[in-house]
Amino acid sequence: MFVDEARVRVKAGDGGRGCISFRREAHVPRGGPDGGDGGDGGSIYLVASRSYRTLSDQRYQQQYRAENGAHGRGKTMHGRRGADLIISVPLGTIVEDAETRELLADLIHEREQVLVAQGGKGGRGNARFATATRQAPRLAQPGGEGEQRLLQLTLKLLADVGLIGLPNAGKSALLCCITAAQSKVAAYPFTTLTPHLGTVEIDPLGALVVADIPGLIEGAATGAGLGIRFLRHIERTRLLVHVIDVSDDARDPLEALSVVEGELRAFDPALLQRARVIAANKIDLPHATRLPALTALCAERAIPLFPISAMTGEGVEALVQYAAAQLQTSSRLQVPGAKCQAGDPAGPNQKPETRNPKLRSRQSFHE
Ligand SMILES: Nc1nc2c(ncn2[C@@H]2O[C@H](COP(=O)(O)OP(=O)(O)OP(=O)(O)O)[C@@H](O)[C@H]2O)c(=O)[nH]1
Ligand SMILES: [Mg+2]
Repeated sequence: MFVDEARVRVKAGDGGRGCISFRREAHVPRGGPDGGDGGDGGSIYLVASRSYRTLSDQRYQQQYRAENGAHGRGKTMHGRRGADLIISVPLGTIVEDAETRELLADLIHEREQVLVAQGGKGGRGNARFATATRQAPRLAQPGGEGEQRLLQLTLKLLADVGLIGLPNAGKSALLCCITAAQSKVAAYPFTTLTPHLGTVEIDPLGALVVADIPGLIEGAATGAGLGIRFLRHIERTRLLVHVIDVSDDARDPLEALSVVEGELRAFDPALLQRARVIAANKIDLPHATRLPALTALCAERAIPLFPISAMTGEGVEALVQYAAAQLQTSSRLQVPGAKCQAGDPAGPNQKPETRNPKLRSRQSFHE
């Protein structure tokens, strides 16, 4: 199941109590204070991982707790540290504090991590309070409380190119034509219910990630069809490919263009400023009356247009080359204001990987 939103409560471990104890041993009169310190509570980290595609684990497990620190003991024995808890989330997860709406992180790189709940400090034992004038202190500190938070997790897929258009325009057919993805293609509207990603290998540039999202219809902004919430998955793309069915039996392509533009505007007007190209699809079918009108309008508005057939592959290569050339000149977009470097992914703080694997979420995949 594809889940792109989740709300989880995290509670870091409490620190262990410091101990009050005195050394008692034969032939050692008044052995002095020997109460050890409590261990620190475990902290909770979110770590971005390529192995996860959705937030479905966080939909089912909504409470996370890290281990408490152990209490200090006599003979100045220090309590054990509580194990940290690592929660793996997919790349592209935005982490916010659900109560204050503070943006905590935008995790877009593999192994990037953020500390979301700091474990409590262990309390000091009475051995620490001995001074020259107070040689038998009967006091120790309690452990500090672990931080707790309600987190709002939102997944915004990381893709270079976003495919948009009315239902049945051929978006999934185009994705399947240019990538090895297996997005369902069928002759009825709303075949695609969740976003799908595919990768196009382009020599020598590397790979382009393409996102296919469910079709948009009039009034999607007010909830018609599948709504516009999936548009968040193309927010980070640098190029939008608007797929329009130009076959003679289809809806007027000029109308198709304006309906989708209207819904983009309703979601976020900035999307209309994004680099855009029209893929006039289904040219293998009769299209004599529809294509010329759309071509003229696009020329007038200076929007590049590529006549293609996702079915036969005609014209698709030119579209892909154009997309690759466009993307060479722009860099990937990140949520403004995100400070996701809470842990250096390649730095020395690699502890999370090894900590308490039992509590790590299970692996999950795209639908
Ligand atoms: N003849 C022809 N048929 C096409 C072409 N591209 C797509 N189709 C057909 O159009 C229908 C819809 O294609 P999809 O790729 O499922 O359309 P979609 O835009 O993903 O639709 P939703 O997922 O419902 O939004 C399918 O029956 C495809 O076989 C094309 O280039 N030529
Ligand atoms: Mg589809």
